[in-house]
Amino acid sequence: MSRFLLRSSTASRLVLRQHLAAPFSTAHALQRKKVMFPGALDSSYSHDLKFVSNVESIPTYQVMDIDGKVLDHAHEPQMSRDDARTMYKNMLTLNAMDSVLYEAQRQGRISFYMTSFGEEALIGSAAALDPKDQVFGQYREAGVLLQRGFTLEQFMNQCYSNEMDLGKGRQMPVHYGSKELNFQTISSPLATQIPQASGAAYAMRRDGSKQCVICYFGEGAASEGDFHAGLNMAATLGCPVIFYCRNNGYAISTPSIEQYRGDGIASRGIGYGIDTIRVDGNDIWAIYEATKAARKLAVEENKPVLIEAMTYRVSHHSTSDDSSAYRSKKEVEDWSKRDNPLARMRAWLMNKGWWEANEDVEVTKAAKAAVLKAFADAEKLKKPAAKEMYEDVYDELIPELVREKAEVDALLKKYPDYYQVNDFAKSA
Ligand SMILES: Cc1ncc(C[n+]2csc(CCOP(=O)(O)OP(=O)(O)O)c2C)c(N)n1
Ligand SMILES: [Mg+2]
Repeated sequence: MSRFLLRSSTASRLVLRQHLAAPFSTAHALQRKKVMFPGALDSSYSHDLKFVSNVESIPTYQVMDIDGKVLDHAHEPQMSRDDARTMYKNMLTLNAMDSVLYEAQRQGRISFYMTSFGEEALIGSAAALDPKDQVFGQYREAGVLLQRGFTLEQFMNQCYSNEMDLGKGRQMPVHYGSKELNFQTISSPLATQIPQASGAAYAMRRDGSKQCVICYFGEGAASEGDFHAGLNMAATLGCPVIFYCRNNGYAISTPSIEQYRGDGIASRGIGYGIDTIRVDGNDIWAIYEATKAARKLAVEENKPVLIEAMTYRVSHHSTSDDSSAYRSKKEVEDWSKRDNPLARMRAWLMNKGWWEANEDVEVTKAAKAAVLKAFADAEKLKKPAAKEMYEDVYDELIPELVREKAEVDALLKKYPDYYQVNDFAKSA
């Protein structure tokens, strides 16, 4: 566990307890070298009037370099040929899906979309988890769902809000959720998932389930109050939760450098007494190894862990954004060429002799065809029935909604063409 920055509060807490139990004398206290106030357990007295502003920057854990070469053979990823190939195929499929759905939004066929270009190595974190671990995402974690087995049909049905959408058409596109895959539904207000993740992890601890929670969020979301509430709660209650910060350099148009002044998000984990690691977020194996070690700490020791994964958002923020308004094309091109998570994984696979040079073309072609088929099928399906608007919230509909539903039903019956009722599944 030496790669994690560990806290030493348990020992300090014991010392404090003994100290508080002992009879107090002023002379005795003044001779002490360490501060024994209950709010700071490991501090030495100092006679320098000095404000602490910066400490050494937290290092970035890396397994392979940008040419896919493992730097320390002790950290050679323990992954079978088939599993490693599946991870890379999922990265390629994610790219193919993003390209098709981004274009579909541009053609007005779906209302909104967000891509993961540049952040495909996130898939490494999903590969390190148990399928029963609960995932709380932000919105740019489609790769995690792919790795867990969410099908292309399920992605398309959600983006089309059709009658097969697991969310019954009640959410914007990309707000996926799957009870079967233990993936909590995405919600738009930033950082709300963070205290929820701590709460879910606390419930797991109480159940003794030996599972953990992983909670993804961006560095921009970490400016929300919910981030601080969620981390402090997890630290003080000992919740088995992995906080995974995707630091991709931007929160829409705000660059990270303007978002905070400290040493990234990782320094905040230490501030909360949470075991913390910063990783190269374009190195799928660094992510995999760090998440696996974090999971062990969470499950075996009931500890929260913070992973800050440094990466770069190659895509626009969403289809509602044009990033050329606030960053140069050259900056984006340089990143995609210099440090590309796909190229690094591909080079690693080729170094192992597990991938042929021409396979990318074939896999991408097959993935695109599968995406287009799922897309065409989803487009043909009807929208969810109007009655779905009233279900799954109240056990029994409240009188206001009973009245409203009767009014809506009457209007749909009276003006079927105006409301295009044939495009919707039947309510009966
Ligand atoms: C509470 C709240 N404030 C503002 C927004 C608008 N908003 C949506 S995404 C976003 C940027 C988030 O950036 P980051 O967390 O870094 O994630 P990234 O998009 O980079 O993956 C903002 C400000 C929101 N959805 N919720
Ligand atoms: Mg960001």
